[in-house]
Amino acid sequence: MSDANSSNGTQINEAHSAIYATQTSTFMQFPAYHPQSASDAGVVVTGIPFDLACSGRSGTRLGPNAIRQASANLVWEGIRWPWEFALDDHLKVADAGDLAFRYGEPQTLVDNLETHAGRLLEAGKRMLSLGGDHFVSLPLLRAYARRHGPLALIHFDAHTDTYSGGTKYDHGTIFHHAVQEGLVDRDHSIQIGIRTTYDRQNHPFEVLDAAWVNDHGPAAVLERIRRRVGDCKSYVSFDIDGLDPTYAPGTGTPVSGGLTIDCALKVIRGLVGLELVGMDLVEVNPAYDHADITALAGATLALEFLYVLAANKRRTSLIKSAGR
Ligand SMILES: [Mn+2]
Repeated sequence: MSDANSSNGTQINEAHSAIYATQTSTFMQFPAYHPQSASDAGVVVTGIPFDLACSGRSGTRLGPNAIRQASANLVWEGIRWPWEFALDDHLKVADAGDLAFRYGEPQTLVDNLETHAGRLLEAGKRMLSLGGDHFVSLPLLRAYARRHGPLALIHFDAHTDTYSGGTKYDHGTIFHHAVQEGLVDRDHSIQIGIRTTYDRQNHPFEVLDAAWVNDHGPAAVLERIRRRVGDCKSYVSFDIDGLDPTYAPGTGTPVSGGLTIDCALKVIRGLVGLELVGMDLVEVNPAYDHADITALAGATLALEFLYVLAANKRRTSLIKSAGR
């Protein structure tokens, strides 16, 4: 028989295949993105398998594929609850796979990522980047700032990552450098979920610490984000350790007392209407994960962000058609 699927009598009926038996090579089974061919994708997913800048437990280089694999759980829902439309009715997404670099030479990651992101952004595309440790946000923000100017940062994390010491490739100093290099608009940036030490007398960003978030809830968080960001172009950087280790054990530097996944999803979902140019989701470390809890949280947050972009496009087209 010539048909490989049916040669052994086990032809797969797609309608009856188990969730985990589906193809998991790309995030959400989106089509693959090839830089050499034309693509109508408005958003490109990129995995950044880099963990040479982490101070704690390594392993986030395996994060992108863990997130992709966990996203297989989410594919079946054509119209994701609680949204009222299908994502691909409003947004085309493609997955560029994992960025290549010379693994012992971190500067090649910096160069390749700035080039890759720069090309996508120049082509008018948005990006969803899957880390990798948090260092990857710095080359990304350089590419974004070149295209958009300084961005309002909406940053979820247990740590401020604004430490001024550290090494050249360091996942705890990136937002110090981002301020120094003028990549972010400090007056319109906000950090959410912080619960480790920082210099409160001399800090560039507004902080909603984890205890405040847990006491006040997602609606109050969104009000503060909207007040801070206003109509600035904004960038979401989500370190999965912003979540409590209950919801995200698989990460390099977990800190007790964090956000619930429910709160984080409500806040991301509530960003509709903001001028969002991109997102990174970093620090998922499958080596310390259990039952894919962390990878699934990462995949779900990333997918919600795509729905927010789709909802923004949908709003724009509804407004246009209403005005006709
Ligand atoms: Mn962190």
